[in-house]
Amino acid sequence: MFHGFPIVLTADRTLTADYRLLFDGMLAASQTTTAPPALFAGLLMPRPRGAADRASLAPLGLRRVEAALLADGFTAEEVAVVRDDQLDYAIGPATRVIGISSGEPAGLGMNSSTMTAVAGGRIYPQAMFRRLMRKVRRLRRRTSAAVVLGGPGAWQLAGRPAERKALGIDHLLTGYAEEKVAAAFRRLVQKNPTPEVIEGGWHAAAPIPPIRGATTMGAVEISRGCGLGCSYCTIARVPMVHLPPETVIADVDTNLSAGLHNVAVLSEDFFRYGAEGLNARPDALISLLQRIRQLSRVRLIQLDHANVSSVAQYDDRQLAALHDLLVGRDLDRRVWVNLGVETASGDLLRKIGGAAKMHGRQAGDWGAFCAEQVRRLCRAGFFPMVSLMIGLPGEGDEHLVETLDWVRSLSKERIAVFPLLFAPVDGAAPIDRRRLRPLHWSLIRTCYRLNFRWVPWIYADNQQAAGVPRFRRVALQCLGRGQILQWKFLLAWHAWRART
Ligand code: B12
Ligand code: SF4
Repeated sequence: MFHGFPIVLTADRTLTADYRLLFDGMLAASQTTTAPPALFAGLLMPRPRGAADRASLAPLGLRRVEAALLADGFTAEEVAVVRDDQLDYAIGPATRVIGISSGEPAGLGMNSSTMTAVAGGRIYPQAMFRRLMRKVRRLRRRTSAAVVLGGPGAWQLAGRPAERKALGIDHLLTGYAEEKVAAAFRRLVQKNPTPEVIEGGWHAAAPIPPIRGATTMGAVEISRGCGLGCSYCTIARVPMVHLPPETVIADVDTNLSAGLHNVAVLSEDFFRYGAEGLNARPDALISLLQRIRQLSRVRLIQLDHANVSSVAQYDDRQLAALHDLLVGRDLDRRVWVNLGVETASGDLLRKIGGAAKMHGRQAGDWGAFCAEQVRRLCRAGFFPMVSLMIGLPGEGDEHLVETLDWVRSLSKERIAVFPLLFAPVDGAAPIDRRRLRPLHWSLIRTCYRLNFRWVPWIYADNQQAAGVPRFRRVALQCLGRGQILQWKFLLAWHAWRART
C-alpha cells in the first residue's frame, strides 16, 4: 500500500490549470466569486491530462522549489509536485512536509482589490487557496506533516500569525526560495526545530537550477527581480539578475518535451534582458529570442511586463524585429505587453516613490514620454496593456484630470488601460471603494471603454496564434461578452453612487 510522498508540493487550481496562454491565467485569476467557481472553473481552469499521481503542469515557482530540493540531494521519489485533486493520493502517513505556493493568500494584490471593488465577492486566487487549505487541513490528520506556505504572496501572512494558524499553516517562507528551502525542509523532515517565518532569498551569483518538469503556460524566467526601488512594489529591492541563455533554453526544452508549444518569457522588464545596470542590450534579447525561435515546435512566445524607459532604448527596427521573433510565422498577430505607467503625472509618480522609472527624465515630460513609447510599440506590432494606479497618497483632482486626458489622447490606439486601486505593500488595506470620487469613476470608465473594445480582440488574436481550438475560443468570447455587459452596468452604478 502507498503511504504518501515524504514531500508534497502543491498549489490551488488557479495556478495548476491547463492554460494555453498567459492571458488565460490572468483571466482566471481576475475573476471574483460573483462568477461562481462551480460554474466557471471547468471553462476557465481546465484540468490538465497526464499522470494520475503527479502534476503534469505546475507553476514555475513550485518547479524551482522542486529543482532546488533535487539539487540538494532529495530524490525524485521523495518529492512530488501535485495538483489539489491529487492530494488524497499524495498525502499519507509517510508525508513529512506539505509545501504550498500562493500569490494571493490574503487577497491584498492591487488587481484583486480592484476586481472585488467593482464586481464584489472574493478574488478566485484567494478563494481557491482557502479551499485548498481546507482540504490540506483535512488530509493532514493522516500524518504529522508540517505545512509550509511559500510563493510570491507568502509575505501577506507574515505579520498575521492568527490567520496562519486558522488556515493550518505551520511555517512561512517568504521571497525566493533557492537559498534556504532545502535546509528548511530537511529540518522539518527530521522534525528539528524550525522558525515559523523564514525569510527566503537566493544568491544573485548562484546559478538558478533548471526546472525538472513542465510549467503552466510554458512559463520560463529570463530575468529575476527588478531593483528599481519603487516604494509600492514587492520586488523593488530585489536586484535584477538575468538567467543565462543556456538555462532559459533548457527550461523551454523541458516544456516542449512535455508537449507544450507556447512559451511565456517572464521578467519584470522584458526589454532589460542582458542589460548592464539600466542600459538595455537589444543584441542580447534579440539573440535569446532567435535561439528560442529556432527550437522546433515553438509557436507563440509571450511576454509580460516591460518598463517604459527600457522600451525607449530600442529603435523602431529593433522593436519590429522583436515582434517578428515573438509571433513567428503569423506576422500580423499582436503581442501584448504590460507597461507600468502608473500615472500620467510625473510629479505624483515622483512623490509616491516611483521616480526611478523615469530614468532621470523631467517629471513634466513623463506623460508625453509614455504616450510616445505606447505609440511606438503599437506601430511595431505590440499591444500595450497599460497599468495605472488610482487612490494614490497625495493624489489630487489635477492628477486625475491629467491622467484622464492622457488616456483620451490614446483612444485611437489599439491598447488596453487597467486602473488599479493603490494598495501599500505593508499589507494595509487599499483605498476603500466608497472613497472613490466621481473623477476616479470617470477615469475607470474611460479606460474600460477601450478595454471592452480591444481586450476581447487581443485575446482572440492570441488564442488563434497559440492554436486554441475554435469551440474553446467561442465559449470564452461568449463568457467575455457577458462579463462586459455586467461590468458596464456595475461601472455605471458605482459612478452614479459616487455622484449622489
Ligand atoms: C506568471 C505570473 C502569474 C501567473 C502564474 C502565477 C504563478 N505564481 O506562477 C498568473 C497569470 C496565474 C498570475 C496570477 C496572479 N498574479 Co502573478 N505573476 C506572474 C509573474 C509575472 C511571474 C511568476 C513567476 O513565475 N515568477 C518566477 C518564479 C520562479 O518566482 P516565484 O513564483 O515567486 O517562486 C519563487 C518563490 O516565490 C518561492 N516559492 C514559490 N512557491 C513556493 C512554495 C513553497 C512551499 C516555498 C517554500 C517557496 C515557494 O520559490 C520560488 C523560487 O525562488 C510574477 C512577477 C514575477 N516576476 O515574479 C507575477 C506576480 C507573482 N503576480 C502577482 C499577482 C498580484 C497576481 C495575482 C494576485 C493577480 C490577480 N488577482 O489577477 C494572481 C494570483 C494568482 C495566485 N493564485 O497566486 C504579484 C504577486 C505579489 C503579491 N501578491 O504580493 C507578482 C509578483 C507581480 C507583481 N510584481 O506584483 N501571475
Ligand atoms: S519598475 Fe516595476 S517591478 Fe521594478 S520596482 Fe518599480 S514597480 Fe517594481
